[in-house]
Amino acid sequence: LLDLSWFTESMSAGQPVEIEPRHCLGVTVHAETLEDRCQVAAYACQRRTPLAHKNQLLTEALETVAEEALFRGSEGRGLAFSRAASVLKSFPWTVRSVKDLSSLPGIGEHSRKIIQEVLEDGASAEVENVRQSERYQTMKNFKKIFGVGVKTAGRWYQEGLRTISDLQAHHAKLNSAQQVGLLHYRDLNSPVKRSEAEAIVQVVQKAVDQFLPGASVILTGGFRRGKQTGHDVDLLITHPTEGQEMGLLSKVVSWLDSQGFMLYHSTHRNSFQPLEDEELSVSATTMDRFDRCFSIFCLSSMTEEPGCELKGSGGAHHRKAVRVDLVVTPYSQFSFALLGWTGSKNFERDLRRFSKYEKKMVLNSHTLYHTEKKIFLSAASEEEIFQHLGLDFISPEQRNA
Ligand code: DCT
Ligand code: MG
Repeated sequence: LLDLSWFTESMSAGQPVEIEPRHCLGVTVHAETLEDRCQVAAYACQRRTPLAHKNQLLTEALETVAEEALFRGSEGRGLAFSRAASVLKSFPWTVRSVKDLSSLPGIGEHSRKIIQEVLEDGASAEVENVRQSERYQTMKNFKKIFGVGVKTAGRWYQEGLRTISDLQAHHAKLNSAQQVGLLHYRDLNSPVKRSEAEAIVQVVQKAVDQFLPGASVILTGGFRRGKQTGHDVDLLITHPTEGQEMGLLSKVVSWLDSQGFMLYHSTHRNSFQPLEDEELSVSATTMDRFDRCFSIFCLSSMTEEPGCELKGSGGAHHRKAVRVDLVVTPYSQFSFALLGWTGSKNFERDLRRFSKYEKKMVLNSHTLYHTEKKIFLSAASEEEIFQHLGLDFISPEQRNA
């Protein structure tokens, strides 16, 4: 019943807090009691996680060791650190002491140790070692190449390659996507601005309008969660008449290509079939089976803000390569696709875990399936999906877990 939003971060556990009449009839309570009432939920999809949070130094440290664990193929360890960071992002106060962690779920011994080091010494020796290590830095740089995953980056490292120049000298080791990635390495690693993402929405909408009037192009991913920059542009395309969207993607991509907007594209056909029950009960597959195009756009913009204007590659303006994912979804699956593509990755992972372990349901970007009742649950909005799962609705801006 208390509105805690006014709580300042200077409050520390155990201190009596004077609550002003406008908040709660002037009672004095202990912070510990309030923290108890403000227990942080176990799943990210039960928590509100804003973009700007109060524990940046700690989450950056944990995310560094999470990334390092993934580079070493230790997915479990990586997830554990990543979950601990995600919990801290939702915590409405700045953690000042490890005692503050007592009410937080999912923070293991190792994460706790790192947090303690950062709190006491301003930095964790373990994290700093990772940051300085040649292997970590090399893997991070290689992973930034479009089309390169942990396995490829690790193999190149084993082979003695260390720098982007090394790769340029061993061009034959790269597939066609990676070659384009290397060519546009600098652009693809400079943040995509919201104005650039919106310009791309407009040009894709123009392409879509020519082939299927009434179809919509929706900006999802980090931008929908309120981010001002991103590493790519995630777009969903749908049409209110189910079936009309079939075949649309190839026409749109061909047109964009012919106009000089595409530097690279790779399209995958929709092979979505409702799975057999047994499969559904064991795998909440995260693989989308929509018509999907991984692409690199050529954005030609007036360099001055505000706004930018797409000209195609023939324009005289400054050009920038931008990663764009185009996904076409049938209307009946749109809400699931929107929820799945909005992210964050931690939020999505926990939505799927929550569905499976707490609700005996399988959620993916196409459907929600009840494994005991053996029925698919339809939803015309994201709100309806949260309702099916018995979760409070969390707005996109609060899904930055
Ligand atoms: N996604 C997911 N699981 C993954 C990868 C992606 O659930 N393994 C979903 C969540 C976000 C969405 O797809 C788009 O992915 P990204 O573009 O990688 O994430 P983002 O949040 O948009 O990040 P950025 O702002 O850097 O593009
Ligand atoms: Mg994105």
